[in-house]
Amino acid sequence: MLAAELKNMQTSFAADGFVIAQGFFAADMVEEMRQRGEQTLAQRDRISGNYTNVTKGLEKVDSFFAELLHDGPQVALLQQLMATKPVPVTSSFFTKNNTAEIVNPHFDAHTGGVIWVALDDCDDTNGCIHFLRGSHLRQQEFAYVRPDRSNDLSNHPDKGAAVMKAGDMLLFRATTVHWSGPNFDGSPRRGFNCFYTGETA
Ligand SMILES: O=C(O)CCC(=O)C(=O)O
Repeated sequence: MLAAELKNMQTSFAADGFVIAQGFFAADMVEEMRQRGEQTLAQRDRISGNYTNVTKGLEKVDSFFAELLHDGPQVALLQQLMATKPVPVTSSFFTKNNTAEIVNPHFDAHTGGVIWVALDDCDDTNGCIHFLRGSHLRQQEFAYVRPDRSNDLSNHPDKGAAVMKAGDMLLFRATTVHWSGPNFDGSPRRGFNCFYTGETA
């Protein structure tokens, strides 16, 4: 990655609390993540509060995901954005097959960072992720958001939609408020996520 490109990403990440690295993973790697992710669905409970479309702990059932969580190329980039070493916690597979599978506005943790790889193209029609720009800098204001409560932030002026192509990767602070809406057209909308702790600089 060019130094100027990294600098732009660092600037966006610092201001918005998220940034997209376009085309970060090649098509063959994306296909492997899809196939292995689908295989884990049968082997893991779908957990995470009320959500039926989140499968956590992929690294426990497939060493491919363990290696990716710990040593994938995303770790170095996330470290450069977070300005601290990401400490791996878990990896998850997100599906979204229908209009009921929404994810309410929430933040993931009080410290750390997250990567989310688009395994399919996603936009508003199939339920892409949305962020509140800069919410990582206004934690008290958004302390009320909870994954098990609906809060409609769709008209918030700081809303940003993470429209992505398969292979693009989102990187965000665990404190940045995000959510995803319904899958209106029923097209596949799968994502692979890794969560890292680590003190903020
Ligand atoms: O995939 C989604 O719809 C939500 C993802 C999410 O909340 C996360 O990665 O923390």
